[in-house]
Amino acid sequence: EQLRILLQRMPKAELHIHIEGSLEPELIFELAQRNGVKLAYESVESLRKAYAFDNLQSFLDIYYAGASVLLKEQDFYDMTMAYLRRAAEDNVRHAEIFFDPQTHTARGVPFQTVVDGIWRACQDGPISATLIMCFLRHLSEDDALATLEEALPYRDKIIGVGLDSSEVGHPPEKFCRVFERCRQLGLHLVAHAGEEGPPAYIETALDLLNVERIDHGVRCLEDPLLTARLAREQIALTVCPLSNIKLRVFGDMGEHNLLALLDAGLAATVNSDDPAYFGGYMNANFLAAFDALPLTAAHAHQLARNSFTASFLEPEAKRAFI
Ligand code: ES4
Ligand code: ZN
Repeated sequence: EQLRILLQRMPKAELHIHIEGSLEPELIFELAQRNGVKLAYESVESLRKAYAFDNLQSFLDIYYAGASVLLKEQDFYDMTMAYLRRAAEDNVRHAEIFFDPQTHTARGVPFQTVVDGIWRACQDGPISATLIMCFLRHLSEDDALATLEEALPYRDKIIGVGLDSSEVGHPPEKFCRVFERCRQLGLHLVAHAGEEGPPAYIETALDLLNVERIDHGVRCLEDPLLTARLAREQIALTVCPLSNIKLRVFGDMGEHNLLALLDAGLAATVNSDDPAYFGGYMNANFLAAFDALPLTAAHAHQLARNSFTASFLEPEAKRAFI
Protein backbone atom coordinates (compact mmCIF):
# COMPACT_ATOMS: atom_id res chain seq x y z
CA GLU A 1 0.00 0.00 0.00
CA GLN A 2 2.85 2.39 0.95
CA LEU A 3 4.57 1.45 -2.30
CA ARG A 4 1.39 2.11 -4.32
CA ILE A 5 1.13 5.60 -2.85
CA LEU A 6 4.80 6.27 -3.64
CA LEU A 7 4.34 5.11 -7.26
CA GLN A 8 1.27 7.29 -7.73
CA ARG A 9 2.65 10.41 -6.07
CA MET A 10 6.26 10.50 -7.22
CA PRO A 11 7.00 13.07 -9.95
CA LYS A 12 7.91 11.35 -13.21
CA ALA A 13 8.61 11.99 -16.88
CA GLU A 14 6.99 10.08 -19.72
CA LEU A 15 9.35 9.48 -22.66
CA HIS A 16 7.40 6.98 -24.77
CA ILE A 17 3.84 7.99 -25.60
CA HIS A 18 2.34 7.97 -29.10
CA ILE A 19 -0.22 10.77 -28.98
CA GLU A 20 -2.45 8.95 -31.49
CA GLY A 21 -2.41 6.02 -29.04
CA SER A 22 -3.97 8.19 -26.33
CA LEU A 23 -7.18 8.55 -28.35
CA GLU A 24 -9.92 6.98 -26.19
CA PRO A 25 -12.95 5.35 -27.90
CA GLU A 26 -15.22 8.07 -26.46
CA LEU A 27 -13.15 10.82 -28.13
CA ILE A 28 -12.91 8.81 -31.38
CA PHE A 29 -16.71 8.74 -31.50
CA GLU A 30 -17.04 12.41 -30.60
CA LEU A 31 -14.57 13.43 -33.34
CA ALA A 32 -16.18 11.08 -35.89
CA GLN A 33 -19.52 12.75 -35.23
CA ARG A 34 -18.05 16.26 -35.32
CA ASN A 35 -16.31 15.57 -38.64
CA GLY A 36 -18.95 13.38 -40.28
CA VAL A 37 -16.55 10.44 -40.50
CA LYS A 38 -18.20 7.01 -40.80
CA LEU A 39 -16.75 4.42 -38.40
CA ALA A 40 -16.86 0.65 -38.86
CA TYR A 41 -18.17 0.35 -35.27
CA GLU A 42 -21.59 1.44 -34.09
CA SER A 43 -20.82 2.15 -30.44
CA VAL A 44 -18.04 3.01 -28.01
CA GLU A 45 -18.46 -0.47 -26.50
CA SER A 46 -18.11 -2.32 -29.83
CA LEU A 47 -15.01 -0.26 -30.67
CA ARG A 48 -13.45 -1.02 -27.28
CA LYS A 49 -14.21 -4.71 -27.84
CA ALA A 50 -12.21 -4.54 -31.08
CA TYR A 51 -9.14 -3.61 -28.99
CA ALA A 52 -8.06 -7.25 -28.99
CA PHE A 53 -4.72 -7.88 -30.64
CA ASP A 54 -2.01 -10.44 -30.29
CA ASN A 55 0.91 -8.78 -32.01
CA LEU A 56 2.24 -5.43 -33.15
CA GLN A 57 0.69 -5.53 -36.65
CA SER A 58 -2.84 -6.41 -35.48
CA PHE A 59 -2.63 -3.49 -33.03
CA LEU A 60 -1.31 -1.06 -35.66
CA ASP A 61 -4.24 -1.86 -38.00
CA ILE A 62 -6.74 -0.70 -35.32
CA TYR A 63 -4.55 2.23 -34.26
CA TYR A 64 -4.40 3.67 -37.80
CA ALA A 65 -8.19 3.20 -38.18
CA GLY A 66 -8.77 5.16 -34.95
CA ALA A 67 -6.56 8.01 -36.17
CA SER A 68 -8.79 8.46 -39.25
CA VAL A 69 -11.18 10.72 -37.29
CA LEU A 70 -8.45 13.37 -36.85
CA LEU A 71 -8.97 16.04 -39.51
CA LYS A 72 -8.91 19.57 -38.05
CA GLU A 73 -6.34 21.40 -35.94
CA GLN A 74 -8.83 21.42 -33.06
CA ASP A 75 -9.03 17.60 -33.19
CA PHE A 76 -5.27 17.32 -32.65
CA TYR A 77 -5.51 19.94 -29.90
CA ASP A 78 -8.34 18.13 -28.09
CA MET A 79 -6.57 14.75 -28.28
CA THR A 80 -3.32 16.20 -26.92
CA MET A 81 -5.00 18.23 -24.16
CA ALA A 82 -6.92 15.14 -22.98
CA TYR A 83 -3.60 13.25 -22.70
CA LEU A 84 -1.79 16.08 -20.86
CA ARG A 85 -4.60 16.40 -18.29
CA ARG A 86 -4.69 12.65 -17.73
CA ALA A 87 -0.90 12.48 -17.41
CA ALA A 88 -0.91 15.31 -14.86
CA GLU A 89 -3.30 13.24 -12.69
CA ASP A 90 -0.59 10.55 -12.59
CA ASN A 91 1.99 13.14 -11.48
CA VAL A 92 3.74 13.11 -14.84
CA ARG A 93 5.59 16.46 -14.79
CA HIS A 94 7.15 16.29 -18.26
CA ALA A 95 6.23 14.36 -21.43
CA GLU A 96 8.17 13.86 -24.67
CA ILE A 97 5.34 13.11 -27.08
CA PHE A 98 5.65 11.05 -30.29
CA PHE A 99 3.48 11.96 -33.24
CA ASP A 100 3.18 10.24 -36.64
CA PRO A 101 2.70 12.95 -39.31
CA GLN A 102 2.69 10.44 -42.19
CA THR A 103 -0.44 8.76 -40.77
CA HIS A 104 -2.22 12.06 -41.35
CA THR A 105 -0.55 13.61 -44.41
CA ALA A 106 -1.22 10.34 -46.29
CA ARG A 107 -4.96 11.02 -45.70
CA GLY A 108 -4.69 14.58 -47.01
CA VAL A 109 -4.40 16.35 -43.63
CA PRO A 110 -1.80 19.14 -43.95
CA PHE A 111 1.40 18.78 -41.89
CA GLN A 112 0.74 22.22 -40.41
CA THR A 113 -2.68 21.16 -39.06
CA VAL A 114 -1.09 18.24 -37.21
CA VAL A 115 1.84 20.10 -35.64
CA ASP A 116 -0.04 23.30 -34.85
CA GLY A 117 -2.84 21.46 -33.02
CA ILE A 118 -0.56 19.25 -30.96
CA TRP A 119 1.92 22.04 -30.24
CA ARG A 120 -0.75 24.56 -29.16
CA ALA A 121 -2.10 22.03 -26.63
CA CYS A 122 1.45 21.57 -25.28
CA GLN A 123 1.65 25.36 -24.74
CA ASP A 124 -1.73 25.47 -22.97
CA GLY A 125 -1.48 22.18 -21.05
CA PRO A 126 -0.85 21.58 -17.35
CA ILE A 127 2.60 19.95 -17.67
CA SER A 128 5.89 20.48 -19.53
CA ALA A 129 5.73 18.79 -22.96
CA THR A 130 7.91 18.57 -26.07
CA LEU A 131 7.45 16.83 -29.44
CA ILE A 132 9.30 13.99 -31.18
CA MET A 133 8.33 13.40 -34.81
CA CYS A 134 8.33 9.70 -35.76
CA PHE A 135 8.90 8.24 -39.20
CA LEU A 136 6.83 5.18 -40.10
CA ARG A 137 9.33 2.42 -40.81
CA HIS A 138 6.96 0.44 -43.06
CA LEU A 139 7.17 3.37 -45.52
CA SER A 140 10.24 4.22 -47.60
CA GLU A 141 13.20 6.35 -46.55
CA ASP A 142 12.31 8.74 -49.39
CA ASP A 143 8.89 9.22 -47.80
CA ALA A 144 10.63 9.98 -44.47
CA LEU A 145 12.97 12.47 -46.21
CA ALA A 146 9.98 14.23 -47.78
CA THR A 147 8.31 14.40 -44.35
CA LEU A 148 11.48 15.92 -42.88
CA GLU A 149 11.40 18.60 -45.64
CA GLU A 150 7.79 19.40 -44.67
CA ALA A 151 8.83 19.68 -41.02
CA LEU A 152 11.65 22.20 -41.59
CA PRO A 153 9.44 25.31 -41.21
CA TYR A 154 8.41 23.89 -37.79
CA ARG A 155 11.95 22.97 -36.69
CA ASP A 156 11.62 25.00 -33.46
CA LYS A 157 8.49 23.06 -32.41
CA ILE A 158 10.22 19.64 -32.64
CA ILE A 159 13.02 18.50 -30.31
CA GLY A 160 13.74 15.17 -31.96
CA VAL A 161 12.82 12.37 -34.32
CA GLY A 162 12.02 8.69 -33.82
CA LEU A 163 11.21 5.53 -35.75
CA ASP A 164 8.03 3.54 -35.14
CA SER A 165 5.45 1.17 -36.72
CA SER A 166 6.18 -2.38 -37.98
CA GLU A 167 9.66 -3.31 -36.78
CA VAL A 168 10.52 -6.73 -38.20
CA GLY A 169 11.68 -6.48 -41.83
CA HIS A 170 12.32 -2.74 -41.50
CA PRO A 171 15.74 -2.53 -39.80
CA PRO A 172 17.22 0.79 -38.63
CA GLU A 173 19.75 0.92 -41.50
CA LYS A 174 16.84 1.53 -43.91
CA PHE A 175 16.79 5.09 -42.45
CA CYS A 176 20.52 5.97 -42.31
CA ARG A 177 20.34 8.98 -44.60
CA VAL A 178 17.32 10.65 -43.03
CA PHE A 179 18.69 10.18 -39.50
CA GLU A 180 22.04 11.65 -40.58
CA ARG A 181 20.19 14.70 -41.91
CA CYS A 182 18.28 15.03 -38.64
CA ARG A 183 21.54 14.77 -36.68
CA GLN A 184 23.02 17.62 -38.74
CA LEU A 185 19.92 19.67 -37.95
CA GLY A 186 20.65 19.23 -34.23
CA LEU A 187 17.55 17.12 -33.57
CA HIS A 188 17.60 14.51 -30.81
CA LEU A 189 17.42 10.94 -32.13
CA VAL A 190 15.55 7.89 -30.81
CA ALA A 191 14.21 4.68 -32.40
CA HIS A 192 11.99 1.75 -31.51
CA ALA A 193 14.21 -1.34 -31.47
CA GLY A 194 14.24 -4.72 -29.79
CA GLU A 195 10.49 -4.87 -29.13
CA GLU A 196 9.54 -7.54 -31.68
CA GLY A 197 12.80 -7.17 -33.57
CA PRO A 198 16.11 -8.84 -32.60
CA PRO A 199 18.88 -7.34 -30.42
CA ALA A 200 20.84 -6.67 -33.63
CA TYR A 201 18.34 -3.86 -34.41
CA ILE A 202 19.31 -2.17 -31.12
CA GLU A 203 22.95 -2.30 -32.13
CA THR A 204 22.33 -0.88 -35.63
CA ALA A 205 20.05 1.85 -34.21
CA LEU A 206 23.00 2.93 -32.01
CA ASP A 207 25.83 2.48 -34.51
CA LEU A 208 24.19 3.45 -37.82
CA LEU A 209 21.48 5.91 -36.74
CA ASN A 210 23.35 7.35 -33.71
CA VAL A 211 20.23 7.31 -31.52
CA GLU A 212 20.49 8.55 -27.92
CA ARG A 213 17.73 6.34 -26.44
CA ILE A 214 16.15 3.04 -27.43
CA ASP A 215 12.36 2.74 -27.33
CA HIS A 216 11.42 -0.64 -25.77
CA GLY A 217 14.79 -2.42 -26.16
CA VAL A 218 13.65 -5.22 -23.86
CA ARG A 219 15.13 -7.95 -26.07
CA CYS A 220 18.66 -6.62 -25.34
CA LEU A 221 19.03 -9.20 -22.56
CA GLU A 222 19.27 -11.93 -25.21
CA ASP A 223 22.75 -10.54 -26.01
CA PRO A 224 25.12 -10.25 -23.01
CA LEU A 225 27.69 -8.11 -24.85
CA LEU A 226 25.00 -5.66 -25.95
CA THR A 227 23.58 -5.57 -22.42
CA ALA A 228 27.02 -4.73 -21.02
CA ARG A 229 27.44 -1.95 -23.57
CA LEU A 230 24.00 -0.42 -22.83
CA ALA A 231 24.86 -0.44 -19.13
CA ARG A 232 28.34 1.03 -19.66
CA GLU A 233 27.08 3.80 -21.95
CA GLN A 234 23.90 4.30 -19.86
CA ILE A 235 21.70 4.25 -22.97
CA ALA A 236 18.14 4.72 -21.71
CA LEU A 237 15.46 2.16 -22.57
CA THR A 238 11.87 3.45 -22.63
CA VAL A 239 10.09 0.31 -21.43
CA CYS A 240 6.28 -0.03 -21.73
CA PRO A 241 5.09 -2.86 -19.47
CA LEU A 242 1.36 -3.05 -20.35
CA SER A 243 2.14 -2.70 -24.06
CA ASN A 244 4.57 -5.62 -23.87
CA ILE A 245 1.89 -7.85 -22.31
CA LYS A 246 -0.91 -6.81 -24.73
CA LEU A 247 1.35 -7.37 -27.74
CA ARG A 248 2.64 -10.67 -26.28
CA VAL A 249 6.29 -9.69 -26.03
CA PHE A 250 6.02 -11.44 -22.62
CA GLY A 251 3.43 -14.06 -21.62
CA ASP A 252 2.38 -12.21 -18.47
CA MET A 253 3.66 -9.45 -16.23
CA GLY A 254 5.35 -11.98 -13.93
CA GLU A 255 7.61 -12.84 -16.89
CA HIS A 256 8.45 -9.20 -17.72
CA ASN A 257 12.18 -8.40 -17.56
CA LEU A 258 11.93 -4.88 -16.06
CA LEU A 259 13.57 -5.97 -12.80
CA ALA A 260 16.25 -7.89 -14.70
CA LEU A 261 17.00 -4.78 -16.78
CA LEU A 262 17.46 -2.68 -13.62
CA ASP A 263 19.54 -5.42 -11.99
CA ALA A 264 21.80 -5.40 -15.06
CA GLY A 265 22.47 -1.70 -14.40
CA LEU A 266 20.48 -0.47 -17.40
CA ALA A 267 18.86 2.99 -17.49
CA ALA A 268 15.31 1.65 -17.84
CA THR A 269 12.24 3.89 -17.61
CA VAL A 270 8.50 3.07 -17.41
CA ASN A 271 6.08 4.50 -19.99
CA SER A 272 2.57 3.95 -21.38
CA ASP A 273 3.19 3.69 -25.19
CA ASP A 274 -0.46 3.72 -26.38
CA PRO A 275 -2.47 4.10 -23.16
CA ALA A 276 -5.96 4.10 -24.74
CA TYR A 277 -5.23 0.74 -26.37
CA PHE A 278 -3.09 -1.08 -23.82
CA GLY A 279 -5.16 -0.62 -20.68
CA GLY A 280 -3.62 2.27 -18.79
CA TYR A 281 -1.65 5.46 -18.36
CA MET A 282 1.63 5.92 -16.45
CA ASN A 283 0.56 4.88 -12.96
CA ALA A 284 -1.30 1.83 -14.25
CA ASN A 285 1.97 0.75 -15.89
CA PHE A 286 3.97 1.26 -12.68
CA LEU A 287 1.34 -0.51 -10.56
CA ALA A 288 0.99 -3.50 -12.91
CA ALA A 289 4.77 -4.04 -12.99
CA PHE A 290 5.24 -3.57 -9.24
CA ASP A 291 2.28 -5.88 -8.46
CA ALA A 292 3.73 -8.72 -10.52
CA LEU A 293 7.46 -8.36 -9.83
CA PRO A 294 9.52 -8.08 -6.60
CA LEU A 295 10.34 -4.41 -7.25
CA THR A 296 11.01 -2.15 -4.25
CA ALA A 297 10.75 1.53 -3.27
CA ALA A 298 14.41 1.89 -4.26
CA HIS A 299 13.51 0.67 -7.77
CA ALA A 300 10.63 3.17 -7.89
CA HIS A 301 12.99 6.04 -7.10
CA GLN A 302 15.53 4.75 -9.63
CA LEU A 303 12.87 4.59 -12.38
CA ALA A 304 11.62 8.12 -11.62
CA ARG A 305 15.19 9.48 -11.56
CA ASN A 306 16.03 7.64 -14.80
CA SER A 307 13.01 9.24 -16.53
CA PHE A 308 14.30 12.77 -15.90
CA THR A 309 17.97 11.91 -16.49
CA ALA A 310 17.13 10.33 -19.85
CA SER A 311 14.85 13.20 -20.92
CA PHE A 312 15.88 15.84 -23.44
CA LEU A 313 15.23 18.64 -20.94
CA GLU A 314 17.93 21.29 -20.59
CA PRO A 315 20.39 20.50 -17.75
CA GLU A 316 18.95 23.21 -15.44
CA ALA A 317 15.37 21.99 -15.95
CA LYS A 318 16.53 18.42 -15.37
CA ARG A 319 18.23 19.33 -12.11
CA ALA A 320 15.05 21.05 -10.88
CA PHE A 321 13.20 17.75 -11.23
CA ILE A 322 15.87 15.41 -9.84
C1 ES4 B 1 3.62 1.59 -31.53
CL1 ES4 B 1 3.83 -0.22 -29.53
C2 ES4 B 1 4.33 0.50 -30.99
N1 ES4 B 1 5.34 -0.02 -31.66
C3 ES4 B 1 5.70 0.51 -32.83
N2 ES4 B 1 5.06 1.54 -33.39
C4 ES4 B 1 4.03 2.08 -32.73
N3 ES4 B 1 3.24 3.11 -33.04
C5 ES4 B 1 2.34 3.24 -32.06
N4 ES4 B 1 2.56 2.31 -31.12
ZN1 ZN C 1 5.95 2.82 -29.05
